[in-house]
Amino acid sequence: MSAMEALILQLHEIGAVKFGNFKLKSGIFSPVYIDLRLIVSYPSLLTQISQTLISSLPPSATFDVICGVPYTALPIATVVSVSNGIPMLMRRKEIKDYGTSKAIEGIFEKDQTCLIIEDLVTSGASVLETAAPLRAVGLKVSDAVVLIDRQQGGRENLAENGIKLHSMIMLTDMVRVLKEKGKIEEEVEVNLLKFLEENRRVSVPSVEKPKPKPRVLGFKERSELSKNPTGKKLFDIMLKKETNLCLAADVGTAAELLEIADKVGPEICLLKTHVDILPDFTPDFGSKLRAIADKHNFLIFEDRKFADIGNTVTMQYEGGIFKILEWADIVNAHIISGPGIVDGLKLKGMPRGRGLLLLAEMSSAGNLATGDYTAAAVKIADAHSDFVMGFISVNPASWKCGYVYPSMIHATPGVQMVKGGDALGQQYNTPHSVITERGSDIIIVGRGIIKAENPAETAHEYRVQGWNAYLEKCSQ
Ligand code: S5P
Repeated sequence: MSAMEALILQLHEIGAVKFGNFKLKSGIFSPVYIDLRLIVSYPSLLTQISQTLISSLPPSATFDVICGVPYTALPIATVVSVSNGIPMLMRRKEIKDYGTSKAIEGIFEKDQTCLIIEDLVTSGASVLETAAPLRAVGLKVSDAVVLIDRQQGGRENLAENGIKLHSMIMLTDMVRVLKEKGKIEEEVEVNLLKFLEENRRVSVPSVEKPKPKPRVLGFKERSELSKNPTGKKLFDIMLKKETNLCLAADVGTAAELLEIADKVGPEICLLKTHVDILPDFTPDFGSKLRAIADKHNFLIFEDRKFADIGNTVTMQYEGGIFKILEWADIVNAHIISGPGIVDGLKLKGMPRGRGLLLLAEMSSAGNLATGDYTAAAVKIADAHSDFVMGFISVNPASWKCGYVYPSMIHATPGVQMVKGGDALGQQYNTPHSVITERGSDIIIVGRGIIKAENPAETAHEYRVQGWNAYLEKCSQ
């Protein structure tokens, strides 16, 4: 019997792998339940796992330090460290607001490589959550090793973020061995394979290879090229604060919005509002948000998505109860009604030095802003480059003229740590792929941050990923 088979049998024997019908956190029912927290009660098994983990790595996976994903993989990483004499780091899940406030504990040097150790990978999100603060302190993360791979998209999601996943045991191998050894019935195996087939994350579509492009200009050079004062300002803020993160502050009330703006303010270059969703909006909302924006040096983008004829949008921009023109540095518009909409908005916005983003593409499934429509948006922007500062776009690297306009800023919604979507058509890409492969400049993140347990800490992780991706793009 191979060491791997022996390990699988032991995990089954101690009840770390159970078969039946289990409701998962996500609400779906799974025929398998894996709980590796139990292994701390079996020291010899823990030692065996830790030794096999390291010996299963290919020689290409070199590293100086290791870090376990909290919490279940911490004891595994500790035993790996102790039995192989490899120094370990620890990632804090909660950052203290006293003492040294470090996210990473332990001693390391910048540019050292850290191997991430995980017990179980499904989507890969927890590995990414650990990789972000490691990368933020200057460590390189290129490999992760996992005891069990549930084969539900983790490998692909991690690869998209520059991390190669090495799995000791694939779920399908585990089931095959248990079936061969007579531990489970054929029906259980069939059930599980069917479940995996149905719950395999939509396979990551092959990303269109970006065409050879001219040298990537940095934000400094692009700021000099920008013809719009707000566009210039945004480039400068991004450079100064080292962030290309825009928070989509789609919270329930104006009070919550102001609170999150103040908390997340240090991490962002831009805050995006939907002012018409705030039930407690009052006329002083704009000045209050403005004060927070000035305090933390970010710009305000009201995601009004104007779509009417020029004359109507002048009134919608300036008037009504929201008086958007008063407080929003940036607004956006569809081009469905033709270039007159830009003329209308420009009439009001230009004298105030405001900027406009045109919706050249959208992130939602089945949207119609593609092909000729996108090209028309680019043409209109070009004709009004004193007022149009950029685009809402999703894959500008695929546009034929995408890199002709370095003065234009691309801001991309539909961003989360892992690829996926919501139940209403939203489609998500990762910060790394949005900035490097898709050629955008700014990641717009809503629920990925506002629904997180700690929005400020999560915003920091998005900021680091987004900015590192920008630096990577510039260095290519
Ligand atoms: O195509 C688009 C354009 C925009 S501006 N798709 C989008 O999702 N948005 C906005 O980005 C959307 O209105 C929301 O405020 C944000 C995405 O939020 P998330 O929670 O899905 O990250």
